[in-house]
Amino acid sequence: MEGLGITVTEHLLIHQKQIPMATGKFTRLMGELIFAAKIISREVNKAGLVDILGLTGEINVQGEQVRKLDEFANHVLIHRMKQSGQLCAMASEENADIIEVPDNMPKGKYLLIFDPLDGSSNIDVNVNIGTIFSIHKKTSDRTYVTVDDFLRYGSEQVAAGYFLYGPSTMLIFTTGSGVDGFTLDPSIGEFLLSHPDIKMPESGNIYSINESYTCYWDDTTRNMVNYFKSPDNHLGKPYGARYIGSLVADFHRNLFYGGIFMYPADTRDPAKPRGKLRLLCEAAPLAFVAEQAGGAATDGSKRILDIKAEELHQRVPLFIGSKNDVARATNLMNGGDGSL
Ligand code: P6P
Repeated sequence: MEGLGITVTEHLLIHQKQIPMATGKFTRLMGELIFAAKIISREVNKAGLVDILGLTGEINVQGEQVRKLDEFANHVLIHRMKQSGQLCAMASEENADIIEVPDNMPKGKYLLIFDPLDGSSNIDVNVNIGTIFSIHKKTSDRTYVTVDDFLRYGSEQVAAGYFLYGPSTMLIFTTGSGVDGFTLDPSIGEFLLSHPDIKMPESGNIYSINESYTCYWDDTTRNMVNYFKSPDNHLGKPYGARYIGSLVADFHRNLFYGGIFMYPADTRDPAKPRGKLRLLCEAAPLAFVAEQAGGAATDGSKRILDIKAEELHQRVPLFIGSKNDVARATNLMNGGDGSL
């Protein structure tokens, strides 16, 4: 029947021949991931009504307070994805070590990396949060999995994307052939194709950064941010400032409106300037989506997808969004004047 829309599973099957890894196995993996996200979405959407808000009293491997919904989302993803039969191991932003699929469960050739509930500091105040995921194929010929199987280039990802839990629940993902967006119709419990072939505007007029950290940046970073705030920039007027404090939400806005999200290095320790955001479960998957939508992502110098992870929870500075805005920021971060 016309007008019913295409479900994400139908979309994967329709494009199966165009997506090398969209074999039945990959579609099955995505199906389990989508099922887990539907469960998380249901809890997020009723969080205010049940005792699932607030803190658990625990501190995660990132040194951050763990919220009940964080823990719930992490548990759902680990439990469901173990049963997918398509994974050999997982890595979660919430867990210090990799999570292997036990020998008594069916295994596959894929590796899943995820941030179960990004933006969790916003959970209790009903601000958009999301699940970010990255899928790799195990390439080592070892019969077992080690953390080294996860220490890969972002360019090796076979798929990546995110679920955004907001006024509606959306799934945005790529398998290397462009980016498509799906919106959950809760009345039928299906993600329907709502935004086919998303293209990020080449330039925007929004900059997204937490300026409370200006004192922790070096002069180059401060000068770069001032460029976007200056009436003398290429726009001839300051960029608009938007900062939700939830990476998935800030990224998603720029994906459609254009603009740049920046989380520069904190240079308080000049010997070890560091970003906050995680390479494997935040920067690399979003960089894959950004580039597939015509955008870009660097660490201030290097293309994110060209960075090989040296440790599981490696952090990187992140400049991501419209191609021309990322180019300008990266140019300025390397002594340029912001010209393309
Ligand atoms: P800050 C949320 O905790 C998060 O990991 C991202 O979602 C968000 O972009 C960032 O941290 C916000 O960090 O230091 O500005 O509060």
